[in-house]
Amino acid sequence: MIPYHLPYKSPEQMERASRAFYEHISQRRSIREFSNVPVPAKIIENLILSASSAPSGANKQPWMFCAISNPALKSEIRKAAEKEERENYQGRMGDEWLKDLAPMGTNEHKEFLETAPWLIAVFKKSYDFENRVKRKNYYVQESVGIACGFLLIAIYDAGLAALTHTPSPMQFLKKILMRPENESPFLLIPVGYPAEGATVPDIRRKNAEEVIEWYL
Ligand code: IYR
Repeated sequence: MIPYHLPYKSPEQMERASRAFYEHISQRRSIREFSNVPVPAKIIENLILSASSAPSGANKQPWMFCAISNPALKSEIRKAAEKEERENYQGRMGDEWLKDLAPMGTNEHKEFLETAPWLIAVFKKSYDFENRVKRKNYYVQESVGIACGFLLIAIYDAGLAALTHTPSPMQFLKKILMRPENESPFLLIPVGYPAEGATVPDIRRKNAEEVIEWYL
């Protein structure tokens, strides 16, 4: 064990800080229209390191972030994702799902997979290898989910746009990126500047009464 110091904030400072953070984070939106303006790899590395600072079961850090800017790979990923999405939109999703999605204006066309300068493919590792010995990971779903939350916040705070994309099924990512057997695709996140004139659906976020039950 080593000492850890969290800089002290008074309740007044905390109220200001938590309010300011809420005002900042609540402006984040999922973006589906990207500019093709390049973003330096160093920035992507910083974003991924922020994600990788997330807590994880037994500190196993059971994740791998594939940072893709290679245009041929991006095209291949787009083609494979659109093939799955076509089947989703043409029947696999069902009427209720399609109706719920209608306000988002999504469809099987995934141009952003080629336009965005970066795709971050996140993989979860249900187990690891240490010197070719299989080692357990714990709470993998929770850990990788939290790391992706950190990643989305880091991307937004850097001034970039992202989309939490889940083409389904996603096994094609493992094949195209030649990932080892212990890794499974978790999320595909295009990252870049938003396109000029990008729009977002006019959605409402639940208020405090709807999402908090107090037990005082
Ligand atoms: N994966 C599909 C469908 C989709 C599903 C949900 I739930 C969304 O919130 C958005 C999209 C797609 O990317 O179009």
